[in-house]
Amino acid sequence: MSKSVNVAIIGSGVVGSAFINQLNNLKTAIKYNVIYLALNTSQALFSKDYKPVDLSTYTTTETQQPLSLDDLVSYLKDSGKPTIFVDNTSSEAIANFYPTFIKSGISIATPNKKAFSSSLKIWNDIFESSKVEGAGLVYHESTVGAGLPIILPLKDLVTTGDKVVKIEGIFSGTLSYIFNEFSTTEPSNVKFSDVVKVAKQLGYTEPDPRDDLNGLDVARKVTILARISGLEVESPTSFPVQSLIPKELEGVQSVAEFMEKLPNYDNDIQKVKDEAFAENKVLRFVGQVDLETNKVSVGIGKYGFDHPFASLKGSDNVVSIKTERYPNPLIIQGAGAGSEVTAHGVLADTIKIAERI
Ligand code: NHO
Repeated sequence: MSKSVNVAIIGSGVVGSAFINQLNNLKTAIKYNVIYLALNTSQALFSKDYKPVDLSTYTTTETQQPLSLDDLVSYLKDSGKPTIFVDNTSSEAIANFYPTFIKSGISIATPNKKAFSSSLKIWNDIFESSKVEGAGLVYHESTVGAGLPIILPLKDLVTTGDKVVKIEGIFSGTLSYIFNEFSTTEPSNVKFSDVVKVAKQLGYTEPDPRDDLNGLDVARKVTILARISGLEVESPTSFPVQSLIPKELEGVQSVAEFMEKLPNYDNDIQKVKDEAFAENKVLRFVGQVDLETNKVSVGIGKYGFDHPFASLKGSDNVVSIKTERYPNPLIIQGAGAGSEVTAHGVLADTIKIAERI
């Protein structure tokens, strides 16, 4: 008889629905029984006898109230099979529950950055819990660079005794697009606010572009990479993060008013771009982890026209990892945002877990 595992999926938004679709079309030797599917905070599909949810009809199936997190842990623990909990939400409350799932032998695959980039305590709780005998596994490749292989290769290097020297990268798909369009190796008069406007129209930004421009998403990703590399970063606000939101617009209430006033500040960033161009450099929004100085930072950097970061396209991410074994840095580059690539990272993690439990 072929191996089978149980799966609980939380969230069916942008990433969640792509994940469900990819899982439904998966062809592997292992059988994945989805015994619990919470579409959102008020609709869930599950049954007392653990009958698998039909993923081809889930959108039209009658739902019930989701279980509380405590009840969900008991429900999954009693299922009698190795179980993977797939968190496709950005819920902090669920993230805070990871240690309980893990200690109960339930493994986790997730793109949710909250658990790994909030306080150091929750990070330590998660990885301490996973050392207990019978504990679940934790995979979170899509928390940095969507489906790009960054977390696992970095963990492999560190686990096998390599020492990270420096990590530098462009970790926001949105800010990658904005700077690739704004600051080019060819002369251009494009205005920063116009690029932000187009990025918003194309759906590349969060509904409120300030959630991209404040740098916090990048700070969360850099926090994760720093911690894996051995730096005990307290939180994503415990190191310098440059916000691209003009000070005067921080208190502005509506998105519409923010977008309307942003052009008033174009000259400031244009000046920085022109200065860089005069030195044959472009501007990029980067995150850095420097293990020689133990410093972490997020903000605008200047890169020569011949630097790999200068030739980045669209909303691609790029990361350069310099270690003792790789003095010429390892460069990983490709699509770093979007539902399909993010979901494939979560599904690949789910498969890795299924093979190991
Ligand atoms: P959505 O579309 O808001 O979906 C979340 C779903 O979870 C909703 O349906 C909500 O009802 C449900 N939910 C929330 N709390 C729940 C609860 N307690 N019980 C049950 N359901 C609950 O969010 P996304 O976009 O699908 O994102 C899901 C997770 O993936 C988030 O943690 C997000 O940070 C992460 N993620 C998303 C993306 C993306 O492309 N959308 C990326 C990476 C990680 O590659 C992406 C990226 O980094 C984009 C980034 N903006 C960039 O680089 O520019």
